[in-house]
Amino acid sequence: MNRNDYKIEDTFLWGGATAANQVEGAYNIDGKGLSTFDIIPFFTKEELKDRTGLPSEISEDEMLAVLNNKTSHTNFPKRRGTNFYSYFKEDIALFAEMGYKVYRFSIAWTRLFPTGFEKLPDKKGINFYRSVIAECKRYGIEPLITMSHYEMPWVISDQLNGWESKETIELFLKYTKVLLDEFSADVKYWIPFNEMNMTLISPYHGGGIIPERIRSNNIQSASFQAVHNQFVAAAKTINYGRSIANDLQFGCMIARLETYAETCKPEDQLAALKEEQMNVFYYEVAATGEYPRYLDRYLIENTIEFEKNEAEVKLLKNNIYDFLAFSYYNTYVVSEKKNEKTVDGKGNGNLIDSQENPYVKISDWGWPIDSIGFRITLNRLYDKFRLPLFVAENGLGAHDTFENGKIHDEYRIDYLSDHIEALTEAVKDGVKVLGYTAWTAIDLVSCGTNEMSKRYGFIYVDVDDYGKGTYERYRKDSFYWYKEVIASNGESIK
Ligand code: BGP
Repeated sequence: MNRNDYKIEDTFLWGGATAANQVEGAYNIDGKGLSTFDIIPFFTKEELKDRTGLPSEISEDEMLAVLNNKTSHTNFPKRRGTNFYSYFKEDIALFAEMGYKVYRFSIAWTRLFPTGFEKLPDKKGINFYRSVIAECKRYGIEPLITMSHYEMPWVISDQLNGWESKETIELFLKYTKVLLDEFSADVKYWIPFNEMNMTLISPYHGGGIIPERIRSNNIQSASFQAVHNQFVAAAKTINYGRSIANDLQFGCMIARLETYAETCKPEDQLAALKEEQMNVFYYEVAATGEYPRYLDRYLIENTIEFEKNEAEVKLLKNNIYDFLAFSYYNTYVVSEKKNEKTVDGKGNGNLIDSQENPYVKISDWGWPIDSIGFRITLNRLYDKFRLPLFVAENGLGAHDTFENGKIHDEYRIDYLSDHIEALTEAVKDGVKVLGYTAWTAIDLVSCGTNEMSKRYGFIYVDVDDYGKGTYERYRKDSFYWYKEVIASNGESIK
């Protein structure tokens, strides 16, 4: 038996990630249209007390109040982000100073097609992203582009109920063909959709679906229809990309929800198995082109119906992805007694309810901290699908203290070093990993809670939840630490 000492290759893509709707700001500048995230206001802790779901989920009435200027809310953090739109050259220079090999960012659909229905793209939008890509290439940083990181034109939501409608497929393809025509000479790595499973967890976030307006028999049918339409749109995009270039790599991305059973009780183990299946069926489609058989029972038992025709089934079969991307923050605990004593979940801005795990610490926002879970997930996903993996997000949201230009974020260094150590162990276990883009490259607005104060970046941005501050950038201690990690290709992490 020949021994292999697997290790992180010199080609490993170390970097960081951001999302347009959370970092760019300039929400209505240079012709950009309103995105589904521009209408979500900031809710104070007080206001959140009597709300359920993610703090960034709002009702149709609340949307209409915002759109008709009849809302009492005046604070929309995602309209400001951390103003990457103006600072992008300075920010990318800082990423280069850290030694980034790759920078994962998303393109705002509404900068190219403000409503989604325009015939031709907006030149200013194309030029902005051409400049961002040129800045990356200047420093030898590989761009990894997310074509839709949740944000989509509000008008598509309003007129078609987002991804519930099949018409949205062609609108997306019109957009992605422009991206590929304009940028595929310089951009090799593409992720069509950020965290596809978000569409089932939060239909508005992931699919632009306004629950009060669904055309399907129930919200799950509408969400499954949206996921299927997204798979079709991604397949058409991949098909087009491969017809114009032969070196493009497409990744299917999910929010990885690594789930433990609360006890060795068989019923708890079965509950964990079912959660696992609902988290990875997206990868089944990405890696095999088919929906798995276990989904059929779930659809029947939940009276879920969605349309998929023969041509679409064939399209999925003929457009397998090149890699599997995922975000990893923490692990979850499930038991058969599903709804009792959940300690984490949408109230903390997390994605699914979880029982307590007494063996791990938790973050400032109540998210478990479990680096061994990261090694487990890397093994489990690679063993099952045998496609190269890409860690598209991993990081710690925390309160940072700014004191005369310094930010001593040793807690973030601890989190990241433990997780990069786990990554190294997984690679030694034989797992093929293409790269790691920490969440986030630079402080930006939290997706789930709309807070600036939930900071993830290696770079501190002087702005608060209300947009007050200089927007000046400052290197945190973790900036210098990560620079060493990259320079040593993951060797010096402690
Ligand atoms: C993922 C999103 C990212 C990022 C991350 C952290 O779902 O892809 O956009 O926001 O979650 O979550 P949060 O920002 O809610 O702390």
